[in-house]
Parts: sequence; structure tokens; C-alpha cells
Amino acid sequence: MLDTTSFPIMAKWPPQHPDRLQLYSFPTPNGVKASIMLEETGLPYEAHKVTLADADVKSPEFLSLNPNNKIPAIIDPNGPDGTPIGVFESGAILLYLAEKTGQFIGQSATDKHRITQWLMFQMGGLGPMLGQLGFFYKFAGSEIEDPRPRERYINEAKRLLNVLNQELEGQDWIAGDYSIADMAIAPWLRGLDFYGAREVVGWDDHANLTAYLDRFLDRPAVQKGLVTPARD
Ligand SMILES: N[C@@H](CCC(=O)N[C@@H](CS)C(=O)NCC(=O)O)C(=O)O
Repeated sequence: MLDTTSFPIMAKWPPQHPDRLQLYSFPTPNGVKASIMLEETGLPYEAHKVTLADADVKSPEFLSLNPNNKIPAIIDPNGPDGTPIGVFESGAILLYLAEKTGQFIGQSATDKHRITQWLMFQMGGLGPMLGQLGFFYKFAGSEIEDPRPRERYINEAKRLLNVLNQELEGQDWIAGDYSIADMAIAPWLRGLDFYGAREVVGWDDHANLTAYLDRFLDRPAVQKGLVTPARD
């Protein structure tokens, strides 16, 4: 049985079902990776809305689970050693859930390494670069007159899209069967629309990518994960 006092975050976001996996998130490209994976696996879970406002994501309660003040984070009351465990960083959460369930991580060790490599590509490349593109193209950074940061991230986004588009030639998913790598990558591709940046990165010129994103968005678990937890 989970001792809720051992996780201070539970004082601010109390669990209704302490026996279930607890998700602390918001439906952003990083947040939905975790909710989509939870929906795909069918694991019972409870979602708590942690907004990006300082009062939530920088609260002492949230920092007690993720000192890096970023969603998503989870607590699994049934951790691998028979004790509860907290996990933050979306890529680590995807790997954790894949290992816990044996799902979406391939069948063989070779599959697993291939999937992990594309997961790392997203975590270290696609996510941070598109995130900066969003900042310099749509948000506060778009007011900066110096064009160099904007151009740098536009060019890097184009380069990364080309890498993915080529890799997807002749295949439905990025690393063999549908996997956690797709759950990490596709939400960021969807985010380009939110940034109003599709045209500037030549999105429509990447036929493999546009079909890939449509394929991803067709999945019922993805549709549910994209709105979990609800924004309001
Ligand atoms: N590397 C982290 C990044 C997570 C991240 O950037 N989360 C954003 C929302 S997409 C956030 O919580 N921002 C709040 C803040 O920075 O204060 C991960 O993949 O989990």
C-alpha cells in the first residue's frame, strides 16, 4: 500500500486511487508522451493537472518529485523493487513504462536499441530544437530583431525534418513497429502547427512525415492522451 506521506506532491494533488499510477502533467508535446503511453499500455492511472504556472510547476510539492520543475512526472506505487518510485523526464518515463509492461520497445535487444536511439534523437535534438524554434518564431523571442536565432532554429528544424522524412521512406513507424520513439517524436511534429511554423519549415514538402503524423493521430489512445489531463 502506498504511503502517501512519503511523496509530498500528494499533499497538493491528492490521489483518489493511490493504488494506481499517478501522472502529473499538462497536455504539451512533452506532457502527452506520458499520457499517450499510459493510454496505449492500458495501465490504470490517475492524471493530475500541473499547469506551467509557477504556482504549480515551481511549487515545493512539485519540485519534491522533479527538482527540474518540468512536467511530466509520474509515481508508480508498484515500482520495480516492490516499492513506490517517482520518475521524471519524459524519455525516462517512456522507457520506464515500456520496461514495466514489455510493450512498445520491440521484441529483441536489437529492436530495443534501435528504438532507444530514436528516442534519444527526439530528447536531445528534435524536442529542444523545435522548442527553441517556437520561442524565437512564435513566443517572446519573435520580438528580437536580430534574425540569427530564428534562422538558426528554422534551419535546424528543416534539417531534422529531412532526417525523419528520409528514415520514414517505405516504413510506417520510425523504428520498426510502433514504439515509444513514435510517441516521443510525433507530438513534437504536431506542435509545429501550434507554433504557426509549418510553412517556414516546409512541412508540406515532407510527404512521409505528413502521412506519419496522420497515422499517429488516427490512434484512439493518441487522441485520448492528447487531452489528458484536460486543460480546464
Ligand atoms: N526534458 C524534459 C522537458 C520537459 C519540459 O520542457 N516541460 C515543459 C512543458 S513542455 C515545462 O514543464 N515547462 C515549465 C517550466 O519550464 O517552467 C522532458 O522531456 O520531460
